[in-house]
Amino acid sequence: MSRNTHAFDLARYLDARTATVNRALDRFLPKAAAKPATIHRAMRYSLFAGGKRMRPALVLAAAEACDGNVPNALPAACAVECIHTYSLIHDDLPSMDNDDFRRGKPTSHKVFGEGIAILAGDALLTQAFEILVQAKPTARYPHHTLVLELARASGSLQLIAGQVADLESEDKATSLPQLRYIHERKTSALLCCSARLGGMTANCTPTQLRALTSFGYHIGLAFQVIDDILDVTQTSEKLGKTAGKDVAAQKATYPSIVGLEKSRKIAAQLTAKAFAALQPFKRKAAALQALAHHLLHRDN
Ligand code: GRG
Repeated sequence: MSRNTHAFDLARYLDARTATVNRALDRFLPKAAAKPATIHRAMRYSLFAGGKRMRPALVLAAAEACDGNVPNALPAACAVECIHTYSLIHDDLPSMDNDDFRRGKPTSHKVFGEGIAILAGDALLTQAFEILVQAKPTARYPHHTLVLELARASGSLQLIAGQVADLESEDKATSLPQLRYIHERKTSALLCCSARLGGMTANCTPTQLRALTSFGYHIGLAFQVIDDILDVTQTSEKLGKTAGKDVAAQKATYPSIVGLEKSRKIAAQLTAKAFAALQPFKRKAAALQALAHHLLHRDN
């Protein structure tokens, strides 16, 4: 990987960006006491439970790679985090993955009950679009283009399609192409959308948008392969969610189909493709490169 990656202080960058995103989310969301307080407390509970904020960081870093700025990219960064958090709340429900633990805390339905958890997810999904339309449109990317981008990534052909295919694959033999189909939609779609939205808020050129698309797609897939690996190599404490769930549910994962070593190799190959896509940005890609490197080597 490039020498720039190691010179870039990603920990400092992520701390600063996370603090900025958290302040913006706090401003964008209704106050916890706003009536009915239960729903606003539930939305905030999951949103501020301590996620890694990788998708917002990707939005901001992509914008910066295209000479954009953080304030203009913040609504998109907060919108993708709202979509992501909604998907986690719903994924943890008893009717889906039935998980008690997320982001190191009891899941939404454990704290607020199933009805409120469903509604908190619904409200965050809707909130995402209300936040996104507060972005400043650019010459190439009017509001409807931004909305379409996020709606498509979250809709029944992408995020939801991944979840449906995942549910339907339980207890069935799954091939590698089928697993890739799930990962492309369940995970890569929103990471790819994050990179693209970042570029759009910076009025990126079509060449830059293509580069961000390839970058986001490949790190999105690498992210999920690593997630599969961590499920079998890390503890629940480290992950902040229940480890070993894929094995317990006999879910198809990269390690279960090709083994751990080959899975690590595939994640590295995908990350190398993501790196290659950044070529048009030259030195402006330092944050994106550091993020890709970090995602490949993360341990939670
Ligand atoms: C719409 C219900 C519904 C689901 C869509 C996104 C999704 C499919 C399900 C969520 C659970 C899951 C395993 C998703 C795959 C993507 C992934 C690894 C999410 C975890 O992302 P992190 O590690 O989480 O960035 P934090 O908590 O750090 O933000």
